[in-house]
Amino acid sequence: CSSLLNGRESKRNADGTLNLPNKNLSKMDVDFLYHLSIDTANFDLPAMFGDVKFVVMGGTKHRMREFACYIATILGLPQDSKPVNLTKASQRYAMYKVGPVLSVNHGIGNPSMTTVLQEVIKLMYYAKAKDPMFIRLGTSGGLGIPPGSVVISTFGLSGTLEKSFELTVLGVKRTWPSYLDKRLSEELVTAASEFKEFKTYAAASMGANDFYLGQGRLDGPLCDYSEADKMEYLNKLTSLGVRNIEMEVMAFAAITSEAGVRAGIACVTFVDRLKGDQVTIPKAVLNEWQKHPMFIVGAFIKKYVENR
Ligand code: R2B
Ligand code: URA
Repeated sequence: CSSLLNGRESKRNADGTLNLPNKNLSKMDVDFLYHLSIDTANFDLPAMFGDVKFVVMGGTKHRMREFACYIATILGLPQDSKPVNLTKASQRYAMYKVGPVLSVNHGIGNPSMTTVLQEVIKLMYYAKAKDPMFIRLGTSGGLGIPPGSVVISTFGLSGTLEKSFELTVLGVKRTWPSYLDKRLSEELVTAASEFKEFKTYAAASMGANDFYLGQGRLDGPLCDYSEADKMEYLNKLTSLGVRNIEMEVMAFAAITSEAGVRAGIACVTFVDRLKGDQVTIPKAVLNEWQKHPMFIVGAFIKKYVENR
């Protein structure tokens, strides 16, 4: 696996601000964070974002707006009836700030997620935010656990069962470890213990690059393997301790860790993949289940803020 530490003693400065490994950044007069529609010349980033402690990311704009409203309620912060999308001009993503929390959507899959993740990491760097934590609130398919349960990821396992994120850079395949912050995942598990209406598991997550073939589904437009092949693979994942399959864990774990930010992932499961492929639960129920990781992350943030 590669490391981008590049002789840096630490991935963070003594005051908790980020010490990013790309030396080119300090030579740039202006940095345009294109997909956020924010730049370092026209925005006072330390004033706008310097107090951010938690960057919470999830697939859809709707979910992240809902989380922004939810966190405002539980932190007792004034609620805008209409939270402001700070990256509306980008037309790509949505980003809301509520006190120390930035709630950002990332779309589906690694390329969409890494694009906004890397720009938000730079945003935290330019804002001089101190020790920001990154948490993904996701959805997933479960393996042998009741739908509606939450999986707090301990690490990511690729489709080829490697604990590393692979990316081709300048024509060369490179890999980075896909571990998440142990302390943060333990803290999320502790926060989950107050919610008895659903189960929470701390386990490995498989990060797929596709929803259908990449997750061993039989119901996509393409499929050239049998049900027995699918079950052999899913049972193998289960025997390795994997409890859910989603589409961003590999890159999320690798990039946050290389950038020196603590990161965790809490995903609800919408289907037990050992029993089927289709997500058949009514949308209203899925919308309720989608709140389970929000409850956990909200409780974690509330406790953290109250103890400061
Ligand atoms: C889970 O759900 C999405 C696909 O439906 C994807 O973003 C993921 O990781
Ligand atoms: N998201 C996924 O990536 N897979 C599922 O099975 C459900 C949600």
